[in-house]
Amino acid sequence: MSADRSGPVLVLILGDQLSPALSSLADRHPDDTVVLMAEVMDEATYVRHHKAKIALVLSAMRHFAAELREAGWKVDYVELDDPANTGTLTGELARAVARHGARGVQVTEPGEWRLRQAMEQWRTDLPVRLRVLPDTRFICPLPDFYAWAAGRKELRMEWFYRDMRRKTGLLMEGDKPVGGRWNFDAENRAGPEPGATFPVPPHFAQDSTSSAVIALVQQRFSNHFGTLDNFCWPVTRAAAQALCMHFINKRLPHFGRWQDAMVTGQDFVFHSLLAPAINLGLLDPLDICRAAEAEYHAGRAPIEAVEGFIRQIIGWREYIRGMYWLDMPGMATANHLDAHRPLPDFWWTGETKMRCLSEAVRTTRDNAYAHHIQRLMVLGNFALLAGLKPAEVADWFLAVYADAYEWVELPNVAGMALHADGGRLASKPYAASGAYIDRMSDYCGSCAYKVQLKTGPQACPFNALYWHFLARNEGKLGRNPRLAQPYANWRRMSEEKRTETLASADAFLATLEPAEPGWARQA
Ligand code: FAD
Ligand code: DLZ
Ligand code: SF4
Repeated sequence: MSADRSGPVLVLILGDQLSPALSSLADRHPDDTVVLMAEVMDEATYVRHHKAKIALVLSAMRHFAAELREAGWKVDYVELDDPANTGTLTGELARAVARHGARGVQVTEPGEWRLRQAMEQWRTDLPVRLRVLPDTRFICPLPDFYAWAAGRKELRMEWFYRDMRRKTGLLMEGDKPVGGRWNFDAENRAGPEPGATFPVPPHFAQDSTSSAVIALVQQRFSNHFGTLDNFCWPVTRAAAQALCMHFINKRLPHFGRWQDAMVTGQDFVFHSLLAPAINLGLLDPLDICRAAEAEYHAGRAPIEAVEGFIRQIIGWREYIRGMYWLDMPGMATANHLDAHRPLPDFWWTGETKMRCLSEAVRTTRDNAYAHHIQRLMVLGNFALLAGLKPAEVADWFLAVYADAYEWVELPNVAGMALHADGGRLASKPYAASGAYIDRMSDYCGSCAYKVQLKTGPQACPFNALYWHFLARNEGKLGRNPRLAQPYANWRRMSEEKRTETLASADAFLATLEPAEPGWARQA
């Protein structure tokens, strides 16, 4: 390693830090700075990401490097196939420090705990000083979140969200919420309507950079889950902006009402599809919210749509991120309900007679996307009721979605979907029987199971599993006031009916084939 340390400052930019306003660049000048970006096998395989996610990240990284160069920055970009590539961020950083005789390194804090730990090690191992800067792309700085959480018994999103509305001024009239209410969630629960039509998302033509990356991913990650046939994600800031405008003009007015609806073959309904671009740093969350707010004030989108959308971003997204850093590393191993069943094989193959689940896995495989209710109330609900092991479920969610990074995936899986955190995030588990899925989707009509039947081989498995879940967790959940009604119903059932229900659920659970190990995370 070179001992000359009079070189530039090296700014390491990670694959989901593709924003020109990044804190690690803010106090730097191009004359005295080298930006390092590195494609490394470790990041593509620590969980075996969906092919489309790898293609998205690598193509967006290459486009961002070009954007930075155009703006005058010197970018040292290491491609995956570079013969000298060590395959790790640690290795590439060490090589680059030596290559440039760097006098210091700086980086914006990462989105995952494992990398934050690696950075602490870099402090010791690198021959130069490392500065880790806060990620200012979030609206709520972490110290503010910790201060909000300190001393509270219950960390409910709704209270955090109201503070964020006051702080940003979004949808506020003085200190009062526009429309007289903070939350229009009750108006956001319409089921699908026969004959409804949905806007087609814009198609982004692949340039030579994306084509090269897609060929690389086909070749190097052919054994990863998912297909690249429908690759549809924006990889540049301009394309992300175009997708955002499509959402604002075509989808936002209907977003609220049909936020929870699921429709066969309609993979996107009225959702924004913006999470991959926001999480990569191609879009600024506050800008999007202000654009949505303007639609309300212009009379082009109703309050329930605009409030619902803004709540997802300044409420849920910021709250989830705060909870991740507040509760890590314990969140990764939390298993409050002692769930130990291995992930079933059909989570990868989609081969199940349960229509709702085969649809959710299909869109996941085809698009690296499923919308929120498919994630929460189909996949998550099934995992909760069947008692799937939280760590395996979390690995799956982290691997398969184009928008998945641990800071946002894990709290949603362990906290919101699986109640593995013992209720830190949600006051009751999001558990539901087949009736909920039937109300919110058109799936049950074409399912091999009958949603009206409660027990037996033809019955919708969610029905008996729901009671099985409540019965086996009665010790932990039986005194939860929000579950008083379902537990009262369970206790009112005849002994015979209860036995039949539990036997039906057990018979179904016995049919689940565990997935081969190694699909999400190599042993
Ligand atoms: P829309 O429905 O259009 O919502 C608008 C935006 O709000 C999203 O783009 C996103 O930025 C934000 N948002 C909405 N809900 C949440 C939430 N619960 N947490 C954080 N942000 C939210 N989101 C991810 O970004 N990455 C993940 O890995 C991820 N994993 C999830 C796992 C489970 C089990 C569940 C229940 C939810 C998960 N979510 C995750 C949250 C949410 O499902 C996705 O953000 C959303 O489906 C992305 O699609 P969209 O951009 O069309 O979102
Ligand atoms: C997801 C991902 C992938 C697939 N590849 C890379 C990469 O080659 N280089 C890189 O810097 N980042 C990559 N990423 C994004 C990182 O995994 C992400 O920055 C961390 O998970 C922190 O959120
Ligand atoms: Fe899903 Fe049950 Fe409906 Fe089938 S009947 S689609 S398993 S909820």
